[in-house]
Amino acid sequence: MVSTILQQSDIEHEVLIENLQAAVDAQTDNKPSPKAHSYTKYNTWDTLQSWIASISSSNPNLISKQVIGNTYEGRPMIVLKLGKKSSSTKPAIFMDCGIHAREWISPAFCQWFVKEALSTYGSDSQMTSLLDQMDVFVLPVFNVDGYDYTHKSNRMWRKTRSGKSGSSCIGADPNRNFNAGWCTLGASSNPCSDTFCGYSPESEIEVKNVADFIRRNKSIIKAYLTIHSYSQLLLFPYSYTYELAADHSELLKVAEGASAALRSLYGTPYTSGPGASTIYPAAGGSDDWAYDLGVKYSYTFELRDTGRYGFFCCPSLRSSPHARRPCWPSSTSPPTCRRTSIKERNCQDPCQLSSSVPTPSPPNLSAISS
Ligand code: 0X9
Ligand code: ZN
Repeated sequence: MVSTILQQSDIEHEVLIENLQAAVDAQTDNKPSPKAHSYTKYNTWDTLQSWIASISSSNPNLISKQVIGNTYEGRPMIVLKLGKKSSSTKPAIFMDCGIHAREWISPAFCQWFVKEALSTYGSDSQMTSLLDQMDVFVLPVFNVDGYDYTHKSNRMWRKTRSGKSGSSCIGADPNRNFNAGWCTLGASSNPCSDTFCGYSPESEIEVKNVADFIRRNKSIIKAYLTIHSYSQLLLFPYSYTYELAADHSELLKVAEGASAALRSLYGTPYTSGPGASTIYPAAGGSDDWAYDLGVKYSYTFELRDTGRYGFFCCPSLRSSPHARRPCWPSSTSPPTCRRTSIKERNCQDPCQLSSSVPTPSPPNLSAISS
């Protein structure tokens, strides 16, 4: 119908997803409650809460959980601590998923990471030494109220769900609400906007809970990782200014090593660089805030894909068939897009992009654990 109208009006177009509803339905467990947890489907918050409880009680030697506060609507924000128990204080990595409600692949990534960590500890030498030397704090869902809302009411919701008397618009963008150049650039002071920066820095209780936790553990947290989607980017400070971070060269080197490692598996290309020049300038983000607090290795991952399915990525969570071959015959080639705002995309022919796959060397933990 839409396609016919576009054709009749001579407007160039391309159908990327033939049946969006079918793609959406395939991503969740449609069976009646209780819904089973799955690493290859997008789980609801209720299912995730049971998963958090069972995974932490079944592996007491490697994992523990703590509530770092409640959300605006009263749901618990649960942080999992992964690592071999030790009598001395260990350096740590903090990683959060699901700051933005509709980026469902992000909480799925955190769950996958927890599973991988627990199941490969003791057999994989890199995971074993990581968890022997460091602790990893994982917040599987940051914006729990928003995530729940995307499952129950509006799949494209991005913000928190806080309200204020006098405004009919709900929520602020948690990644514009941190105290880092707050609301100066790439953020909106309009409460109805998807990039609303909030009424003041840390006005969102979820942001304050995370910021308080990181401040409390500042002396041990050496790296901050925040997982978003989509665009296949590995970003680092700054996004609130075009000025380069004091540690720019080192941040870039580590990011390029990580991108190469990532690419070596299925050929999935990730681009790395400072947020402002690589995606778009946007103030109030958690990565810039953590960096300015003193957490040097501060990174934002923008996971798959590059725009074909976008927030509805990925038809199969287990693998990425299109990521294995960087270049297709042009008729079936998925677009590779560079984003200039949270909504705009500039798509390129992926066959124009370089497809050389450098072999990475394993990460050197001593650089960040000291
Ligand atoms: O706009 C964002 O918050 C992130 N992109 S997303 O599409 N997931 O919304 C990019 C965040 C980059 N870092 C900062 N702006 N600080
Ligand atoms: Zn995001």
